[in-house]
Amino acid sequence: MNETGLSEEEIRKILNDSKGKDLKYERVLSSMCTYPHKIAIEAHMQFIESNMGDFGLFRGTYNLEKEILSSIGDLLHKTNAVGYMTTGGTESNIQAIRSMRNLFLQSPEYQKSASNGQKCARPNLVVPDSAHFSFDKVSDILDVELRKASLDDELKVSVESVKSLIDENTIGLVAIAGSTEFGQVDPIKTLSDIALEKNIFLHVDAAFGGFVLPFMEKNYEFDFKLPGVTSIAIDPHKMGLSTIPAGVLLFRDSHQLESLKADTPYLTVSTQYTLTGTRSGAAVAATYAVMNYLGKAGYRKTVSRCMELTDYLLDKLAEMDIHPLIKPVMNVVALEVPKCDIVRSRLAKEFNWQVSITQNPHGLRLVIMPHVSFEMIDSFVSDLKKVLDT
Ligand code: 0PR
Repeated sequence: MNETGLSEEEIRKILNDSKGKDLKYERVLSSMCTYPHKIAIEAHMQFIESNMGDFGLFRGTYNLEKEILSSIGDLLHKTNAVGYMTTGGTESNIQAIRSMRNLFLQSPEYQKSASNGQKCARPNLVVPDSAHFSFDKVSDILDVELRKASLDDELKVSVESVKSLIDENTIGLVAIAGSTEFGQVDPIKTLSDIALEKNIFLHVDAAFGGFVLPFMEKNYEFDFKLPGVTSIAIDPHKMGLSTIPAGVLLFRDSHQLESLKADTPYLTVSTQYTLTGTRSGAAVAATYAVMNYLGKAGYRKTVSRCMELTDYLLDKLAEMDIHPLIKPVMNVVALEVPKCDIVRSRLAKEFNWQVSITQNPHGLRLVIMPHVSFEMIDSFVSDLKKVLDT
């Protein structure tokens, strides 16, 4: 920073140059984000200064947040679910598990052994091996042991493996509705039954799939309709077409949210349940705007187009004898491609395409977001062919 500032023109030039170096989504097949809807951008800009960390000052935005929570609760079959708008899936996952851990540590059994001076074992959490890396952060921050359950042939978590990892220090289970790498949905109904039987929590990470599954023709059971599901993470800034960093965390019961309470004596409101203090009101307004503008029919149309594009891509690839590792459930495709690391870097270097890689099993991963078009797929497939042929 200089003593005297630059001119507006100079700043704009620098920003335009920097923006020019950012990739356009038109070459991106690796991201779970996309261009936000125009109405979301407009609302975001209108509420740019709104801080939900001190929502007593921003009552209007706060009311919009309440309406979003009740609409998403309704979408996930529990209108009176409680929660708040987070800064994305990572915060939602941290807070969901923090609530489990806090309630576990307060439980009479744990307190009894602690007051007897016994050394209490470390609480543990059973997650699918396909869980997002935010759960590794959860484990580190909350000092909870992460037990990773193996996947079955369809890359869903194996129920037998989950069962074998549960013991008396298990605070809960995690299920994924739309895994980051494969877009797969775990057998959540069975996991819900297990959670009820064992009297433990079940968090569903629907950060990606939450704005996909409810709008598909096939009915997937993944939400609060299943009585064992105790919390859900769902991100409007991914398939919800809202702006970054719009995330939502919902709990089945208010005592779960209460376990996250912190006193905030000098703010306009006396308590806070969030992980972050300052929190974007702009993303709240954007989410309200896009959800109410599109309605369920609008999201159904978006999802149906993404699935049409996904099928189109798979047909074209089949002609080249390239096949997916699993039949895609949603708009995430993991392909069996030999030497996929090299293919990925050549696609980037020679054709400027961004794709990603799945770890286990190893594959070339594509996410067919709303910014993808039929022309984009044609052009990608033709470039992939060139890479594979030479
Ligand atoms: N849960 C699931 C199932 C996710 O897929 C993700 C992110 C998260 C939680 C964490 O969400 P936040 O990143 O909002 O905290 N999945 C993508 C990933 O890590 C996010 C992403 C988005 C990556 C855009 C790249 C990108 O360009 O792969």
